[in-house]
Amino acid sequence: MKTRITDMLGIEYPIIQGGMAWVAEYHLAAAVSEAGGMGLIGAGGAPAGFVREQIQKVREMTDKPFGVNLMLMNPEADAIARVIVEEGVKVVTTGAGNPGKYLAMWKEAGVKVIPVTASVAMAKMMERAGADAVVAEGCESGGHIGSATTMTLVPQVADSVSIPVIAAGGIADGRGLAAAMMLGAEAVQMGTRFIVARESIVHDNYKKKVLAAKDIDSEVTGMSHGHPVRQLRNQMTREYLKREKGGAPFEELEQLTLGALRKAVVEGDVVNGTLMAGQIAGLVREEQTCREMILEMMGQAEALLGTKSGHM
Ligand code: TUI
Repeated sequence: MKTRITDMLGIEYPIIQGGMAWVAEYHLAAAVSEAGGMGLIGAGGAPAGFVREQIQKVREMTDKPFGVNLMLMNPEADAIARVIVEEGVKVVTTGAGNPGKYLAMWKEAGVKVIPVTASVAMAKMMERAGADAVVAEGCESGGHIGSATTMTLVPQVADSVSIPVIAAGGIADGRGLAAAMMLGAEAVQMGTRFIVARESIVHDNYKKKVLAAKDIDSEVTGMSHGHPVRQLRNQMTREYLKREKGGAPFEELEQLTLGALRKAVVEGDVVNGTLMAGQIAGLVREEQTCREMILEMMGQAEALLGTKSGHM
């Protein structure tokens, strides 16, 4: 299934791993890239030195292309943007903001720049600024989200830009991949299913929560202060939503979630931790290797799209 994205990134399959904070570290990124997809190191809120080490560790595990996701609210975003250039990373995706100020530096270094966007306006702005592709991420996604669904956002973005579009949000099998292609995407970005990959270092308690999740088991916190974050319902979301409904100030809510993602991913605290996951968690039923996940998805999608002969 060749597309402009597989050509641009030099990957075998049009499947890109989400840049999940804490989750997208070097074991997962290397495994996805080795399996023919595009693995990513998620900078999340990590310091620049840590990101540099992660990049070097992926390189020790694979010769295949990989990228870095820069979460733009990271206080060290400027330094990480430079690390990406210094380490010769070929692909960067960005999230939770406008990467405009880094574009010239990255383009000059030959880095392919793929901003994650949640609206047509943002996608168009990124194309004008020189982005090589955009991710159109629907609100089915886990983590920080916009308001449009994948079903509505992807075709509208695809009609609004000439650069290739990568669909994200609610995609976890070959049906989702095939559907995304029908909506005008040339690849998908997948996060939630990769949380439970054999190679993922996410704590077993967290993986079990994703595997057990049903279709309606996620909640969106932070809507009232403009930072909506999708995560699986637990003690933390109940407490957060109770306080949010009661009009608690932003600072208090921020304090409540400080370090909570790390608590869930690293310590396995599924009670007070933040279990970021998308609405498609209900479809994710088994721990598999990244290769098994990717090959299974490709088989399903190719059967649906009739692309076995390789023209697309
Ligand atoms: O960035 C994400 N998902 C994320 S980031 C993240 S980090 C974190 N958040 C809370 C607690 C702990 C850690 C978790 N999940 N997805 C990509 C994405 N980007 N979704 C929406 C956006 C977005 C939003 C606004 C992109 C651009 C934008 O524009 C702002 C502007 O400046 O115009």
